[in-house]
Amino acid sequence: MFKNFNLDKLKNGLSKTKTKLFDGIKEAVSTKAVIDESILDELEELLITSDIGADTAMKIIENTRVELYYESDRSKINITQIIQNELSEVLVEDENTSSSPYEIGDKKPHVVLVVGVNGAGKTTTIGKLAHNYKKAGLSVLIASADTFRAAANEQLEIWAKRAGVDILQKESGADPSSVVFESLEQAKTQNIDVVLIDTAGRLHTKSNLMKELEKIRAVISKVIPHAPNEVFLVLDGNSGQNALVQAKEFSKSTNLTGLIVTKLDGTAKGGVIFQISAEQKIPIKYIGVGEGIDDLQDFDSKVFIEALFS
Ligand SMILES: Nc1nc2c(ncn2[C@@H]2O[C@H](COP(=O)(O)OP(=O)(O)O)[C@@H](O)[C@H]2O)c(=O)[nH]1
Ligand SMILES: [Mg+2]
Repeated sequence: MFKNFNLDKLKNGLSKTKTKLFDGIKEAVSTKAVIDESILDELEELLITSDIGADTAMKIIENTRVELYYESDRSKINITQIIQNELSEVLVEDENTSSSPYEIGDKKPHVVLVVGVNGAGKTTTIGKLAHNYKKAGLSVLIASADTFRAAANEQLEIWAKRAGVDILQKESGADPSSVVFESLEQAKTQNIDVVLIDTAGRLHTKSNLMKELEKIRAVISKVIPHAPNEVFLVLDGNSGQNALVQAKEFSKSTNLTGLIVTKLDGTAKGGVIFQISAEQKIPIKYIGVGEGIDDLQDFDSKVFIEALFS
């Protein structure tokens, strides 16, 4: 089974969040001999400013307070452990299945539609996904359906070369659905395993974008009845509360099957993963921890916690 994560890379990528959260907790706790209300306040603020989400932060502090109440010797209490346990609980529900995300079923091609706002990291993520699918022994075709921005083709072409996979593109301004249609036809003829579809993050208006995505989806299902197999929404890990708003918006018009949170290496607010998990029914499938081709990691809640707290 092909699982794609590397604990060291993950630890490295999450180091800013780890410094803020884990080191911050230890520091807050070490300033006083006993845990008092002022420390709890400090911890709550730390959790909230790590983008963990106000509800989760409040719940953690409340549970900590309860444990303190029952423990006569407060110096014995391991606050870091309590917080870690609480955070694990938030992620437990979206426990990944044991199968690798790079295993596809019998029906080919396996079609992956990637959506999200401009700059979220769609194109970069497609390059990384292409690389990973290829490493897993599968043939890949990238469909360049972001025909709205002139530079989009060029950027995607660089990624396709890097990953060593095929790409189908048309001139900018072409109908995105026609790119999708031709890509899927080509995939069928050439017996390609995986088709990754890159899309625009912004059109003239938001409703245009959502309509376009619906149209793309309809074309996919028409050409390949079992598809799309996955619809991934890419979210910038720095966008905090906004990421949740985007997830809601995109859910309305496309049936999302998974979330990909990028740029966790650039932020101390990686706690957003907990907030998204707590509020979304859609599982987080991958996280981006860098701009390199190997920097897309499978999201595994246990490994994520381990990387943050070890
Ligand atoms: N540090 C870092 N940068 C990323 C990551 N993913 C994407 N980026 C950068 O974010 C910017 C926008 O990415 P792009 O793929 O063009 O976004 P798109 O508009 O959604 O296609 C680029 O400069 C990427 O290199 C990541 O996981 N970590
Ligand atoms: Mg793009």
